Amino acid sequence: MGNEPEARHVDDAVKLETSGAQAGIRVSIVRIDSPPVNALGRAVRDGIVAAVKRARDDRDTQAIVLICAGRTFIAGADIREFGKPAQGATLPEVEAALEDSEKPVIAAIHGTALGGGLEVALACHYRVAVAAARLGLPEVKLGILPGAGGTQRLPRVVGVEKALEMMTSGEPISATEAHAQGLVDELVSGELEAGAVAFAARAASERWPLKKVRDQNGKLVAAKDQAELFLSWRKSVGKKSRGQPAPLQIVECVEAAVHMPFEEGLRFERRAFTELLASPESKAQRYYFFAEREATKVADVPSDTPRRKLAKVGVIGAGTMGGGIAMNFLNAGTPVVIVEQKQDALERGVSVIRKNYERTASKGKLTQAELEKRMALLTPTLALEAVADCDLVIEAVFESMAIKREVFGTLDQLCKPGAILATNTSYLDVNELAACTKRPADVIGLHFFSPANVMKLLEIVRGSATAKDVIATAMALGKTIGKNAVLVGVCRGFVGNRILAARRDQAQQLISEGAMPWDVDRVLEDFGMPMGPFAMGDLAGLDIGWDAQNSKGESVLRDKLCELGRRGQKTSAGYYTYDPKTRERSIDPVVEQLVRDFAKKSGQAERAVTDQEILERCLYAMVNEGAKIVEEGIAQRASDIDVVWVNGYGWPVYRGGPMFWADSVGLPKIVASIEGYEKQYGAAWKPAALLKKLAAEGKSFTR
Ligand code: HSC
Ligand code: NAD
Repeated sequence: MGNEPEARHVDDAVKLETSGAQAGIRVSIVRIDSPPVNALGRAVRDGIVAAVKRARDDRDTQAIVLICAGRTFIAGADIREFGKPAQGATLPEVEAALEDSEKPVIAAIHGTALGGGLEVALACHYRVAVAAARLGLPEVKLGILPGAGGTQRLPRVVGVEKALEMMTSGEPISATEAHAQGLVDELVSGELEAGAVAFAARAASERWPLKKVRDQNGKLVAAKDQAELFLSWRKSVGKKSRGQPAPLQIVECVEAAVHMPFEEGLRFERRAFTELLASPESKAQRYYFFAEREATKVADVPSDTPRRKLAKVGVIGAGTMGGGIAMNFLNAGTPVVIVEQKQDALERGVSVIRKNYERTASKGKLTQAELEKRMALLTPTLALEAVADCDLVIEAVFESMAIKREVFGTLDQLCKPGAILATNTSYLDVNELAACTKRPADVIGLHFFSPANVMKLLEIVRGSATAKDVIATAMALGKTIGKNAVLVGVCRGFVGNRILAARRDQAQQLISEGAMPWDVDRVLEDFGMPMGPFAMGDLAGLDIGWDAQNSKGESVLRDKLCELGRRGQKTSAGYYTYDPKTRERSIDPVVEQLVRDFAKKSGQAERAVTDQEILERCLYAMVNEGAKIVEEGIAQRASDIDVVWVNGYGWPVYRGGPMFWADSVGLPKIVASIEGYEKQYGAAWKPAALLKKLAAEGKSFTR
């Protein structure tokens, strides 16, 4: 490179610089600098248009590089601007400025090129990227579709099938894969800017064609006569996306790309985008996007709170949870000591971990070398003393206060000063466990969900004495191991399981009044839950917490089912009967009779229960419990409850979460129903004070 870079500010968000001459070629750099993620807000859009115009007008400039400062390339449209009046240059105008340039424009990609970011890159003539970059069109996760040409340009570059896969899943691909697919023209191994400038200089000096994706139809031709291709995509996408319009609309748009001229396809896409943007599903999903990010913030623990080092982790108990918890850390490259009481339990636990990794490897998602590397980070032992030098110890032993108290007492003796002592308890009092130690400030709950290596939710339970740096460390840990962490307070069942219990009580009550378990499950599954409460009970095992010695089969339906050997899916029978091979469930007349017998015994007159009543009673009970949780300060904010339920229990994201959903129903309506139930059923339905207050003031939980 020759001369000193000369910066000309077009706008605060976008700068135009000159790289100096390379082999006699002068390259202008359009640098977007709009933290945190260079989203395409108005200033960025206007800035790009102005900078590109100046570079095009500049007689000396022969090529243009579009690059971003900070941690990432453009991460998409600015989601906060959606639904507000359009201002400044539109995204299509930005793209036209790039695509119509008579000087080659090269997008230089690092971090993530997502959504509108990738669409902008697709409007450039060439794309170069560092190998660690990722590229994708994740709009579907916001209930929309790529609305700035993505559905029309991507299939022209990567082909119809790959484009559909990327856009209907919303998952990004690696730069390496993008390179193999032709989406990236060159992988830059050294410094990105220098590589991009060199590429641009070559493009200009060798007079490469100004490639416009809009004109490349080769990959569409193959799909022209394949009506069945789109039929089968519609079928599979429709099945997976129950209740969500966006994935199907994406298929429509890609089909339009195949059959319509480019400009007409763009108009088709625009109509679909506009429609989806106004849909309740997209509103819920956009709300949820910010709710997840809000959940990472703790009011009295600022983001600059010092964190403790977590270089080595101990896990006590190698059962269902301990093994999964350990895998999270092994995946992140952190050494783990796992402790059991008996050799056979230890061996079983370790072999489950290995089998899980082997399954991933067999799908080609993990190399054998990586598998062995992760296993080598694991130290299985029967000696609890081995956790003495761990920075964090997570207890995942049986759910018994007596056993956990003993474990915490011993850990207090053994562990080095400053170590964080955590419990994975589902229900027990974290403060009581903290009180078994001389360091309650170092004690916290880390409530993982099963399977712990898969489920995204992590409830972080703050005890009354938990230190702020311990909370900050735990919240940051969530990010390191790829979890959505939500801070909760101490109460029975914390946020998720406490609300689950409120719903379970209603489900049980409903089947004592004339509804059948499959009615309740069907209504909740039609609403969008992956599984109703009875099917969920069968999956978990009806004998969890069942005491065979003190079984109350005479009065408790679940105990009766257990006594009959109907313990859920694992015995091929529970509330339902299961095909042992396919696990398909079917209604069993034996259970139907049992339900009727129990209902009779409960003394309630059998009556027809409508689907609407099932839905309201199950969901309003959840909302009421959620309101109490916010009122008591167990959750920091109502939207945190939504994050817990979407991530931990499969609440359909396109309905935002129970608290967002309540707002969309209308709080006065919910209060009126709850008051009606209170009259009928008594104190269990007492409306939460916060719910009544918000309804009376015309306010809502989440808006
Ligand atoms: C889109 O692009 C639609 C297009 O097709 C255009 C259609 C236009 C049609 C026009 C017609 C005329 N906007 O996640 P983090 C904030 S839709 C606003 O913690 P990370 C985020 O809230 C978009 N804000 O960081 C947070 O703020 P806080 C498609 C955004 O490093 C901060 O940035 N793109 C934002 O873990 C940090 O975020 C996507 O869906 C955005 N687009 O992950 C990508 N993106 O600090 C969404 C982030 O105040 N973004 N923020 O809490 C992501 O997936 C992640 O943020 C990254 C970074 C992977 C980029
Ligand atoms: P589990 O029975 O599968 O495993 C517990 C393991 O701890 C057993 O292998 C046992 O041998 C071992 N153990 C018991 N006492 C020990 C000791 N003193 N030292 C070392 N090892 C000891 O139970 P689980 O399902 O993994 O549950 C563990 C904890 O996680 C419980 O507190 C439970 O409430 C909680 N939890 C469970 C789930 C779930 O779905 N299973 C979900 C979230 C939280």
